[in-house]
Amino acid sequence: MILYRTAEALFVEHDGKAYRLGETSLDALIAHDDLHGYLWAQTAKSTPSNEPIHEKLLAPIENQEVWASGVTYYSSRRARIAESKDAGGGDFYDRVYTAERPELFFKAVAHKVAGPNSHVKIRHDATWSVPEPELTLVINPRGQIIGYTVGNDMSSRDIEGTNPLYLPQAKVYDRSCALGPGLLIRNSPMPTTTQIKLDILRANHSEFSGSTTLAELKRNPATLVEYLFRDHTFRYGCFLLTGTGIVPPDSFTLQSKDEIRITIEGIGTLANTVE
Ligand code: DO4
Ligand code: MG
Repeated sequence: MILYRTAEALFVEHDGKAYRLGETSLDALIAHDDLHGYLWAQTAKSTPSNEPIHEKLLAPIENQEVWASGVTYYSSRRARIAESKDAGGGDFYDRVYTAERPELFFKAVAHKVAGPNSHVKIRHDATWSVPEPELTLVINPRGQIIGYTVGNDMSSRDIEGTNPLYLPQAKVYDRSCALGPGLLIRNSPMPTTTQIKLDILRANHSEFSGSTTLAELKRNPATLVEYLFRDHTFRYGCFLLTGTGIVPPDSFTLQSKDEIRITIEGIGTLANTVE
């Protein structure tokens, strides 16, 4: 079951049919104590809507904070060490990859998040910008993973590589995070065979294409959440990006008008254009 948000209403899609949800909010749904059961009951008692919801989707977020994990795939560890070699920062990335405590960082407040089919941004003072396609956890206020979405952790690799202390500037700026297209609501973990795919199109031609699977994710999502919720409350729940396992070659940097398409099996495709 996938939850979608438009300007008019929330919808749940099941078996290819979309059902409009009555007066409710995403905040209330994420806090629900049995969201899957609730949505199931709603689809059973309502008639499907014929509104073209996929043409007008908004980011599936209301008051949640967005957090991210880093260096959770071997390919990310390798890329971080390479990009920071002149700054002597490589050792940090190597150590965090094997440490018990994961790297977690704040990514975005809700109103700065880009939704499906909208624009993401690259920093004007960056020379090396990439998208990071990441499985994103939907977590309720009690710290339970209730679903999944597609996340893009847009990053400025030159700024991050100059000094690890510049990480917030490399990662946190207007529209540096995209989420969507909807929230897959499921209580069980995503299969490790789940594929994550990144396609970058420039003037309608493929500029980069890469994929990975969740089998390459080194950290257990539940452990990432456990660390995030240590001495930390989230009244509305939160989102947690789980790190990238796809790194374009070092010669690649995003350009204005590039189209970024991130597909996660079972969830959908998040498409954004670079502003
Ligand atoms: O340590 C820097 C951030 C890494 C990151 O965002 C990732 O691995 O996805
Ligand atoms: Mg990332």
